[in-house]
Amino acid sequence: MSDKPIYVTRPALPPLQDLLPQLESIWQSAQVTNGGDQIRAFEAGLGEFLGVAHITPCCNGTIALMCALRACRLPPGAEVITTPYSFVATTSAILWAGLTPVFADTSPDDFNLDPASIAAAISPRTAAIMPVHCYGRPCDIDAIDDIARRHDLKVIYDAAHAFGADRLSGGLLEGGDFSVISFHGTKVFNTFEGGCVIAGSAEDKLSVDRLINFGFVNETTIEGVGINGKMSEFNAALGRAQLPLIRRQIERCRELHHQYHKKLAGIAGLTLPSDAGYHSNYSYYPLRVNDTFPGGRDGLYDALREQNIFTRRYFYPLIPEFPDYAAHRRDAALPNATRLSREVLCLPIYADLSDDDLARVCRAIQSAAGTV
Ligand code: T4K
Repeated sequence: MSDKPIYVTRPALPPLQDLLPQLESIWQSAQVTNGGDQIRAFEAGLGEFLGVAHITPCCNGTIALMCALRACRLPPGAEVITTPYSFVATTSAILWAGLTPVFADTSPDDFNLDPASIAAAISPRTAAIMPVHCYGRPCDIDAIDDIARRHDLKVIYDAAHAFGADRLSGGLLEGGDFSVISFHGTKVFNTFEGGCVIAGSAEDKLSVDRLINFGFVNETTIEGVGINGKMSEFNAALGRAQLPLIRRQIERCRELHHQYHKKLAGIAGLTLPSDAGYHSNYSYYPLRVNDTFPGGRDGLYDALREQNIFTRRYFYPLIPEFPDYAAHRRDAALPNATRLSREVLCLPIYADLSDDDLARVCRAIQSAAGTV
């Protein structure tokens, strides 16, 4: 195993010199957090880029989810219907907000929650729905928001993966009451650590602004039990330097997605992810590997590791399969999510992945399939 490692992702980084003027300005002002020039400029630039009016940058996506949930002012212990097929933070945020997760199933033909399964999970204790736009693919927002309206439920979209993605009709970040994006180093747009809450109204944004600053309204008044969810000036400066680069990076990932499609087409046992029907940000390439593929999904994962190619089984195990989350599983069967969790393998895709490295990944897959 002598080839250099290829990882599932690598963070895109701006040229260091692009960051230096902003760092100098932070050093001169000595305002490093708590609402300096960088965070104000980043918030404005981000809102403009994403086309949203009410946005709050935060220290990471998990705290952002918790604050969005707290801003909904739900009764303690109330039920929040969510997906088992996600990163564990989706559910841990619900629990940290003092609420009760209830798992519904994903759609048979998608990675996202099935609206029919959401409707079936509603009980008198249900107060909210927290779906995920998994891999940046939009949920069925119209159906989910309609269920929420009919049952008087809040909706918080976990849009951790969805920076730069959209529906063909637009409005991905306008669904529900809140949407939350992650800017973690593994995400399409990164500030090393970071995230944001997008609120549907100025009033809700104000609640989130206060919650991420311990609940302070002013020096002597606190509203609600807040937390420290602020983004620092450094992370905001980095975000400002990243914004002008993101379109080109998504375009490069689009090219890589189509190269995978060409090279992997027709291999038995593989289902390639489609970018049809929405505007993808191409930040994940979730290949489905069924049992007819030699060794199945896990066999392919191991075969690639032997070649120094580090794919990821996002999302395996399912969240309710983790022992600390199993108590929330209830009786609901989750056949579609279980199948996804056993079949999906996310292949390396990021703006700096070279054509040669992508070809190496594809050769290793063809070799595991016995087609070369
Ligand atoms: N909701 C959803 C649906 C999410 O997917 C996430 C996070 C959240 C909420 C919470 O948002 P944050 O609080 O994180 O903002 C990663 C990330 O830690 C996590 O942010 C992400 N989802 C999740 C899907 O993936 P790992 O365990 O895969 O990370 P790690 O460190 O193994 O990184 C994967 C590969 O990326 C490495 O093999 C190499 C490369 N890498 C990673 C880092 C951190 C780098 O090259 N440089 C780096 O700095 O969890």
